[in-house]
Amino acid sequence: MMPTNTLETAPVSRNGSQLGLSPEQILSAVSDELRATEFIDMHTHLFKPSLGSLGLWGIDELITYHYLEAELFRSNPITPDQYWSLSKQQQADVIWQTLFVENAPVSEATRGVVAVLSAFGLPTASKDLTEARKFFASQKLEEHIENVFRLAGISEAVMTNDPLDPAEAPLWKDSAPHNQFHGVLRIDRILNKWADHWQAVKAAGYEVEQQLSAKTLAEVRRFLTDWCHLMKPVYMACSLPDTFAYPEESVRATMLKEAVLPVCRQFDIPMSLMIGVRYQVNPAIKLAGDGVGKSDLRALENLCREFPDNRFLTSLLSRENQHELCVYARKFANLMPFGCWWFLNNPSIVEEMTRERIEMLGMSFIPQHSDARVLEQVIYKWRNTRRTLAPILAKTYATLAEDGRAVTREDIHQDIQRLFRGNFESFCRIKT
Ligand code: HDL
Ligand code: ZN
Repeated sequence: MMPTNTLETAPVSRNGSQLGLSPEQILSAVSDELRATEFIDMHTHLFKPSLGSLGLWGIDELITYHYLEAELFRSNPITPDQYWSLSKQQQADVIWQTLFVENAPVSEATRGVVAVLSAFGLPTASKDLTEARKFFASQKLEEHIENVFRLAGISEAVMTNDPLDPAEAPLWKDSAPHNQFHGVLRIDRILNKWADHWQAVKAAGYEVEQQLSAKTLAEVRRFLTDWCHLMKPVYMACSLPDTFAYPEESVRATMLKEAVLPVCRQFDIPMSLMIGVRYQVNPAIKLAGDGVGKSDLRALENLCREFPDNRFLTSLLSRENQHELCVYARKFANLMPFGCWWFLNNPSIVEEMTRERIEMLGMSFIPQHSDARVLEQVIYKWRNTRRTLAPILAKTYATLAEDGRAVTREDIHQDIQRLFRGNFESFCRIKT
């Protein structure tokens, strides 16, 4: 006979005590723990200060974020060519006027700018950007970064660093480390566009040819090894098309197998596969022009099975691939699902993805990354994550308690630490 109220006869919790939180106490405990925990933002396009002007920040960069540029063209007759001919400030002015003055900023990306302005106590419904520009212009970058990370509730951000970007590569030789920024070796140009970039690797002093001979593969390994010594990346990463396949007769598959994954093993770091992009479906709108496609995850299955000594951080761009990713993560412990990437980073989808991940993986995944391109975006992206996840986590624990296991504050604390710090640190073998 089942006891009537399972909480009164609640069995012991993790540490053997009889304690158990009520549903109301669970929600406030979850909210408190989310607020009190500093997260690791494990995928961004931010840069440490010593990488100079590569780092974007301030109101004009926030408003000309490519998500907002895409939305501008839907609400203003301006053509892309006319828009690209404007200065950065003129671009920001037309976006502000269109998406924030003439229309209520209700989309995820426009509301994010409102949240950032509000976090700094700036007016959020001004007719123009004069006051906001004055505020951001008065900020000193290092201090501003501290302030922004505090407001966002993150302790550190993981960068995206391209060793073949002519604007970034030369800066690494003398760039000072910064304890709140971790490097990532981003190798899209090697894996996806070798034909266009092998000469740059050659010019950097590596005896490579376009043809992937044994010598060329050895030199690519040396190139990656040298960059790992210089950058000390926490993982290697690549964005991949929806058509990504493995195995296949291709430069990318050979490069992965013979160069990239062996160096990941040598440095004991994961490979991050971000799969599902349909690049430049509308080239006229530049960075905003990429789309999404459902991928065949047998490529991921084959990689996880063929390379058990490699670890794969994986984020998929198509909502239709998310359930399969959870199933594969149950099959392969060297597969770590992360984030609600790009077009998925909207509460309606984040909720669905996070619930199915908890149901199928417990707390053994990484719920979110910001993907921030502009420094202050971390404020709204992480505010949204805490707001969206609090009720999901609370419901998870309330259901557990209902089914007969008392839930304690310590349970909640440990799980949130694991979700937003521990899973990433252990998967990347980061010593804390
Ligand atoms: O390739 C990536 O890392 C993506 O996140 C792209 O940068 C994309 O343009 C983006 O900004 N997503 O949020
Ligand atoms: Zn990204």
